[in-house]
Amino acid sequence: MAIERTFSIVKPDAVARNLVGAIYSRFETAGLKIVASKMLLLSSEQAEGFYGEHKERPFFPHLVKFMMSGPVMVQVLEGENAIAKNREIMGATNPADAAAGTIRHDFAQSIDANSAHGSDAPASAAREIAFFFNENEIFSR
Ligand code: IDP
Repeated sequence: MAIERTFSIVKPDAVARNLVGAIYSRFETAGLKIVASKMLLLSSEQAEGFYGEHKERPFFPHLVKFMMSGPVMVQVLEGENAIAKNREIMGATNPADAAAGTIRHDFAQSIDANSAHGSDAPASAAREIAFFFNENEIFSR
């Protein structure tokens, strides 16, 4: 299996509840290496641009507002099958549907305050990594 990179966000609800370490620990326990990481408060341009594919959805304004409601952690995760593995340990978008032991089941509060984002495919991973990181900010190990 090839080594992949994926992009991840610890969303504002989880940062606010002091869950950064708990969520990073899930990544590391699953064999994903944190190869880039930073905390930031998203601008409206960043939040709208990042979620541009959802622009026409009814929940878009609320999603953008929520993503700007407090600082987030953005990170690049690297490992075997990293994209699918991260989606698996995050669990379903709606925490009510997320399997026991997943990040969203264990930490999320609602479908918007769902604690984590993870890229869903190689093309979105590449786009999302480049949206937040320069190559010289990523430290493959
Ligand atoms: P994902 O985060 O599991 O990849 P997406 O479909 O890409 O899910 O949606 C992005 C984010 O938009 C979700 O994480 C969730 O917070 C929010 N979202 C998705 N669908 C709904 C909805 O039906 N109502 C409210 N918020 C939603």
